[in-house]
Amino acid sequence: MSKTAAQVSEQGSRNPHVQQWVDEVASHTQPAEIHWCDGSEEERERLTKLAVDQGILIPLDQEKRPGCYLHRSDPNDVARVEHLTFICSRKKEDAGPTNNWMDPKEAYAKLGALFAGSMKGRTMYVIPYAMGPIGSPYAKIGVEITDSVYVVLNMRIMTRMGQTALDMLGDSNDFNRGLHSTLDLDPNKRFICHFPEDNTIWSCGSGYGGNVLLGKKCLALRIGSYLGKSEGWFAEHMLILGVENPKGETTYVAAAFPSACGKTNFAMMIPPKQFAGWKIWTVGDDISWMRVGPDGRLWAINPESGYFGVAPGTSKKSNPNALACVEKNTLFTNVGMTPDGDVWWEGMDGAPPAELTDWQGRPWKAGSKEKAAHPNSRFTAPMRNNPVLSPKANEPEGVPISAIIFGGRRSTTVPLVLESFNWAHGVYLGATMGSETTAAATGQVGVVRRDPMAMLPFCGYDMGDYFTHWLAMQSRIANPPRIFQVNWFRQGSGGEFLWPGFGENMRVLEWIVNRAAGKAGARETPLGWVPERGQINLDGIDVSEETMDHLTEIDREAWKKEFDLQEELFEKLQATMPRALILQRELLRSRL
Ligand code: OXD
Ligand code: MN
Repeated sequence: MSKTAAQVSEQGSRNPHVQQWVDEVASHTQPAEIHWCDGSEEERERLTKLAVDQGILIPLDQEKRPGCYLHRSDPNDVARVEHLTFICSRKKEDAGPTNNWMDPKEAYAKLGALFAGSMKGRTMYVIPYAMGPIGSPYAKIGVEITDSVYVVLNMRIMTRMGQTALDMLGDSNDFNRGLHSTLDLDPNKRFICHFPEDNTIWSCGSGYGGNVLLGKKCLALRIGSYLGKSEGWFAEHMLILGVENPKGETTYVAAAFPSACGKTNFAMMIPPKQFAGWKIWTVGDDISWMRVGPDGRLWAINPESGYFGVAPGTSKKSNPNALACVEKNTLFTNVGMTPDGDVWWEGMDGAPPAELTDWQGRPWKAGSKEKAAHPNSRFTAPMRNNPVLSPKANEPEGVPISAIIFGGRRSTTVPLVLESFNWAHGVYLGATMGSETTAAATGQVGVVRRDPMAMLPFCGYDMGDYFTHWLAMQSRIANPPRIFQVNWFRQGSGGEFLWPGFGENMRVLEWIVNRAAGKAGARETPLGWVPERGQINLDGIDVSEETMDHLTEIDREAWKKEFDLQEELFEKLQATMPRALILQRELLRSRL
């Protein structure tokens, strides 16, 4: 039920700062009514019905997929818009050369004009939400004001939302102010602006998840990374998983990969049958907030409570646990729909159905050249659906991290796995992370793009300062995690993948957790430690020791070229690139 003005002020009066801001926004955007989200089940049912009545959600077959709905977005609004994403720090140099910058005064004026009267005739939803487990001292509170019921229903899955978040906030003024209006979805009026110094986000002209679910990329990463630097912690684009061994001991690992490198699959991996008694537990699949605990270790929480995953390619082979996640209470965006009201996407198991409705609502036939699901079509699924959800996923203190992994897609040069010599070397491995574009995406195979720590689109301040922060944190972490680099994608001379990937990555993970526990040996190379022959369990897979030699080989000529390729990044960030990383590069080059 939407609230009258009197009810609004009564409820909002719990926190005068939230109330005052909501009043200001309402008088500027002029909504027909204001709805304060309480996060209840009754509210979900009511808003879902409203969204169905308005054609925003299409019910799927409720027997096959209870609580599941399909949303079709505007075809011009299907992805994050990095060129329209701005860091609006007061000083341009604080945004750094890898971000778009807009003067905050200009941004407030420009977007302010677009927001004026933008909610006339619409409902304004006020969504209080927590990023992080309820009661966690490391959680952050945000309030998102939006005119999209789709945003409300997605935020319900992705965050701990409603009255619980307001209760956590109490009377404090320390919350992120996020304002979103879809306007008329005109791409010319689309802007995603972050004001780190004001803990504020303004987003308009889009309805796409990454642009409008403001807790995720905007708060948890861009604003989060800025807060992390100011307050002495890390906000990272990393999955978090627990590896349980047959003795019941669990080791936690955080891992950063650029998109299309199998992050969600890795976070929910099922170990191969040779690993009886081993288990992988998902803490998070996308974002990790890490702090130094009283024991001097790095402790991580997943600020989210759901998965906003890419649907195409999700199958029994790549990720059976993700399929289980989307069986119920899931929102699908821009996937195909079968005649009997189920979902379909490219790369799903089995042959495509003869006929479908495609992501734009048009009839589609098997064999069509067009894709039935948009390549960036998504599922929004509650993490509680995950059969391997870590029992620690809601732990307020988080989990202690024993290893950090940086990964990319590289057909040559980068070995299957490499352990850094020390913290600074590990930071260097993350900072120089590169990933290859695929032929399907760009027409050019093997073009290496630098994506430092998979944070290039998500760091809310200067990237050189970000590396400095990583280096500076070392002195605060008495028991630091070990840092590794992995590459599942190395190819042989015939272009074949040398490593089987998917669940078999468990074999590499076993070596990593054993190294972190000081239990496995390694061979020193000029660039780091790699497993010796026999140290990766190859039982039951068709990978010979010779292939393993190739997979762990450091090709000196290729590495000389790699150091040259890194030059571009170092030049771009030269104003703030820490000396220690320049030194690392020189040191490693001279070791070759
Ligand atoms: C991404 C995502 O774009 O997680 O990285 O959605
Ligand atoms: Mn991501």
